Amino acid sequence: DNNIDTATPITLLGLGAMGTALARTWLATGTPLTVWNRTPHRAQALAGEGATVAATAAEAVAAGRLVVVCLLDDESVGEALDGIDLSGKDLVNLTTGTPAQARARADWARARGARFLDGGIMAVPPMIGVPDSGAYVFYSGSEELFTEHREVLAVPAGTTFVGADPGFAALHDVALLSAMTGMFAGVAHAFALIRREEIAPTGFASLLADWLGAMAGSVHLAAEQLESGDYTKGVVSNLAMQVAGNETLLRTAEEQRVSPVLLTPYMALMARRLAAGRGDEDTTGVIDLLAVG
Ligand code: FVH
Repeated sequence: DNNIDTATPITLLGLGAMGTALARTWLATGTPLTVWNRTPHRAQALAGEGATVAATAAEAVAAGRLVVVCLLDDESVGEALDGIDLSGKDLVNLTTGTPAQARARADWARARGARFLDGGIMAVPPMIGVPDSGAYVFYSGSEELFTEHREVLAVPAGTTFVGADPGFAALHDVALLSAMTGMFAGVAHAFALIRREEIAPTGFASLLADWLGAMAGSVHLAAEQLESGDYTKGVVSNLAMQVAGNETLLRTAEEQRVSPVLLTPYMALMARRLAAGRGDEDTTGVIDLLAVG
């Protein structure tokens, strides 16, 4: 991209799998890059690729205004930046954490005179810097910081700003990861069902992927139902029908000698909603039952 602002020097703290992948994309565009890692040997290869290696985190931070951190967790961010002068810095935190951790880290950074942007990376390291890989980063916090550095932040992956609340990037990140976790649970159950039969998992995987893709669009209907408050709106397969269908799923699990443990918590909530007289709704009503406190 000829429009990339390669003049903005970047300091990057953290050269784990993700940090190293990020670093290589900036080096490839000629962006001046200063790196630091707690365990120094991880910086050696990058030094050969054009990065300036700082001996300490403080030295790295002093090298430029835009400071990106990609460390293990929020605690390691606190440890790495402890006692370092952040006044006038633009701190971009690409470390995965909770919304509350991001909000507290934003307050912490502001109290030290830095602007703060939190990021939630929706990619694994091999997707970073690969056009059309689908990699992107949710950002939230200082919109001024985001706008000012948008081009250089877009080098490793796409960018999606989701609000001034510094917790929103983490919230979006974790919401998507949570949905993925539920999907992986369903996939594990499906493979367990076919595993003892003469059905090739590789062939079955294609059917599974196509089916999950076809069903994914249902999230839009659920969103419309949530926004309207009418969970019967546009319903295709109502809750009463789906709860009856659950019996077939559970009996099949029993026949195939597969534990239903990954399915039953969700089915129990569906049954509770049905028992409350909501059989004509979609499964969207289950969301109401998840609120605690
Ligand atoms: N890798 C992935 O698939 C996921 C994809 C989505 C985003 N995550 C998050 O990205 C953060 C970094 O992940 P990573 O893959 O780079 O993780 P590691 O390879 O384990 O590297 C961890 C780095 O953190 C450094 N570190 C750990 N503790 C401290 C500390 N107390 N002080 C300073 N640095 C610390 C560690 O240093 P070292 O062990 O080499 O000395 C690595 O640089 C993470 O939030 C993922 O959830 C990745």
